[in-house]
Amino acid sequence: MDAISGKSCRVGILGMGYVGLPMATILAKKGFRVKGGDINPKIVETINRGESPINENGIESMVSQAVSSGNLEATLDTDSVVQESDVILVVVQTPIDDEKKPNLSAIKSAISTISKNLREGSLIIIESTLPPGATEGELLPILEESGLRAGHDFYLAYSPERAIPTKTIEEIQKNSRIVGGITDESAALASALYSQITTGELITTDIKTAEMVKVIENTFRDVNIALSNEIAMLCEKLGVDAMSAIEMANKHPRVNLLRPGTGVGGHCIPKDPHFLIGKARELGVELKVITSARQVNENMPKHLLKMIEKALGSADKKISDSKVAILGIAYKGDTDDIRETPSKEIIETLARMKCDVFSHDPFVSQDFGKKFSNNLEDAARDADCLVIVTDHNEYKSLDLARLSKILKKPGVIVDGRRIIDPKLAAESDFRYFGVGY
Ligand code: SAJ
Repeated sequence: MDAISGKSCRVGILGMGYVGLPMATILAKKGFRVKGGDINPKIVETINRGESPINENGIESMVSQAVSSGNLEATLDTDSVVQESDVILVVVQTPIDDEKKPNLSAIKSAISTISKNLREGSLIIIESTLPPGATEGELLPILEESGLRAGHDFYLAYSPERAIPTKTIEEIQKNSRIVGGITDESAALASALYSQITTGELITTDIKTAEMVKVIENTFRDVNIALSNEIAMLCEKLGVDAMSAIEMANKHPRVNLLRPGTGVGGHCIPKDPHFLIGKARELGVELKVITSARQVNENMPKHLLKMIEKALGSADKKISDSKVAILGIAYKGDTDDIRETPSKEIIETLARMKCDVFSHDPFVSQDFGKKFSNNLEDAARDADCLVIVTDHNEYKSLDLARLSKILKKPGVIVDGRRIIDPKLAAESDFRYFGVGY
């Protein structure tokens, strides 16, 4: 415990990605010597140059300071990270495969590296999102192949990350955390480390409960968004503005509905409910609400495609002989992350329908092999329809009068994120269609 409070302990982090790298820079800034291990040479080289391989508010200066202070070094030699560290954090991705089953290969590889080099007295903290029971059921046996016993010869804890991309640095330092320990001592030691970097409340529990809490949090968001999406689809038929109705319902002191949209992307929310669905199936429990919510959200890109067809139809046009400008490739506003982005299905389906699809995104520099530009007017010029897929801030203040001049007449806009005021659209002679409108 003294080594932690005295910051003399060496911290190793396996996985220098969207969470591992911010974590490493914060620990380094607080005075810990941190060695970050990754399997990607580009990531390691970039960090050791004092630069950030990821886009995150404040991360560039954090990496530069951490590396120049000598408190952060990155390496491909993950064995050395374990050999030289007293505390090892595991922050690698835990994706699902095409059958929606957990793919724990990356974390099992990281755990094997730890097991091969494990020293008595080490504290191992797993942060990656896992199906409930996976730490003790699948990872602990690998660690104990070292001949050392968890809770006796080394400490083992599980503490999931809750920070939201674009605010990761800020939130790691203020969010409360759940800290599960294989023993109370393991939980206490892990809490001692986190108390050095966050002002948030630290709640200790057992490992399986901590794993479950994380998946519950993200499943809550997915189900909430699915409810909003279902309400939006009904409102479109009902002639009620779903956004107004949701905003008014949220005035209720105990109602907090999220926003309807074009679908749920990212590397967490679409994935984590499947950890619960899969575990429940193993245990003979059917999760009807969670499964249906996933289906509703996975269907939203198809709903948006139907809206595009209807919007073009209002101008007697068809998708196959139109140019459609897609605004937004990233999975959510003001990020360059395209993992599980709803726009992929929308763009590829439009292309298959022989549509002249042209995408724009201010943050992303890649497309899906279709026409793309970081210049909005390139995408909008002579377009038959403007489709907002991602809620980038830039799109909330579009120059509608200008765009109305460069689009083909009649101007048609499909607002998949409900960030354009329908009245302002109408003032610029746009025919406005919106999710839930
Ligand atoms: N979305 C909606 N309507 C909403 C909110 C989001 O359609 O009202 C969509 C977004 O457009 C996006 C997807 O859902 O496509 C997910 O976005 P998100 O804001 O819910 O959260 P993520 O994917 O950025 O999730 C991250 C995760 N944290 C980390 O990766 C470390 C997740 O574990 C967190 O719970 C979440 O942030 C958070 O809100 O903190």
